[in-house]
Amino acid sequence: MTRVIHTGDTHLGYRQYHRPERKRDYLNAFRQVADDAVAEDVAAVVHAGDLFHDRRPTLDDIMGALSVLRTLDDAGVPFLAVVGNHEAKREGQWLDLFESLGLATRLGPEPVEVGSTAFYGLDFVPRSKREGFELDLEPHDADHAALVTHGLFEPFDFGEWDPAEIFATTDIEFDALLLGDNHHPETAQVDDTWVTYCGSTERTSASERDERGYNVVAFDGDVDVRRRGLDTREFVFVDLELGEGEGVDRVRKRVGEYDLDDAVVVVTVDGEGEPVTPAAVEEFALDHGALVARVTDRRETAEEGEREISFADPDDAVRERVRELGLSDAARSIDETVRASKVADSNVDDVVEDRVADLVEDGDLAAFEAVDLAGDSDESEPTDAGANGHETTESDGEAEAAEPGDGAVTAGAAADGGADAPPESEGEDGADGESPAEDGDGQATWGEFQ
Ligand SMILES: [Mn+2]
Repeated sequence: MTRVIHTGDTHLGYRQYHRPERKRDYLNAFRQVADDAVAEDVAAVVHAGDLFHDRRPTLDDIMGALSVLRTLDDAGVPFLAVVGNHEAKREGQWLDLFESLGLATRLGPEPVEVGSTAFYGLDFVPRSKREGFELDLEPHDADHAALVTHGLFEPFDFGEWDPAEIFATTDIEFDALLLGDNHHPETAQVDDTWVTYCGSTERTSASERDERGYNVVAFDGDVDVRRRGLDTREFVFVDLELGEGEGVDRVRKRVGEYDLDDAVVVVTVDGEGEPVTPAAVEEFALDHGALVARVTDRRETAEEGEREISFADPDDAVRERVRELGLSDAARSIDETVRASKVADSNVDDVVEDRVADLVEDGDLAAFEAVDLAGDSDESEPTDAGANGHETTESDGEAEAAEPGDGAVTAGAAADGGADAPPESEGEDGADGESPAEDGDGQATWGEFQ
């Protein structure tokens, strides 16, 4: 029997809401996981990617990670991990540094046997590399096998890759596929394999309402997946439906009914009544001890939509305009990378550079020629990596407060930076960028998603 902790989407270094306290929260959550691993004497901690929020963590973030990894190492608990999309660097990875220090094992095509189970790893695979993708794994002779990877997989929400396609490329039979990327924990069976997301360990977006935690996975004949909760920063969600004549007083009263001490307070106002100025409610919450308060008046956004609605989806409108610009293939690919792909903010420069270098190397100069718009009215969407035109673009900021309850957000609804959060699932990872308006790095990237 092999019992491991399956965790991921730790997002160390994320300064959510621009608060240093929040940055510490992500490290605390990681530390709790490690402490639990030691206390429970599990055989390993298996990390499914996005240990760091950014490919360029600060020295503090790296030291924080090291101190937790040292706790595991001191207790003899191996840390096995893959690289997620948030932290992926072009060549050497942070994980390689930790491995060189003897504090981690980077999982890959060679089995790492822990107890009776062989673990394999697959780093996040960008969309452009999925066509014809094949696993090329070394055989194992353990009783069980598990594959650890990072990405949005079916049959879960926002799934864009069928695990069965990957399983079909290898003779190795997996008992479990241990996943990261979707911050919403969920488990299902695909063929005879248990497929499970462990969820994020701290909320990276107000859409992540459920308790945070990790999985404990036991391989013993069958596979047993159990959830463990974590003690994370309190989030107070107040969803209000105002009646006629009601306004800010009613909102303040409702918010005042909660214990707001050190909490992140997320208020969503809907219904009838008077307009509610977010600042008035936010100030009230902060006066009552909240760490952060965010208010979204959904009626405002709804009204605006009604007034300006000449297109159903703002993203469609943007795409339409971009088409009209007659950009070259290269330019469109860059536009996609900057605006709508899953490339994390801090990676955009490098990814664009790589993409242009590839095109130049290929000698495909036609890719740089502007498109002749005549007779080109039905141009399809770009098909490069990350170029899913329908992926939810989001504000990449933190202005969005809450998702609208049922998660039924249309793509693009969040693109204005104030409407609402993206659907859960890294959709979930909704608010995990920094607000372009506030952080001053001038990088208005929207697409970062997981
Ligand atoms: Mn993530």
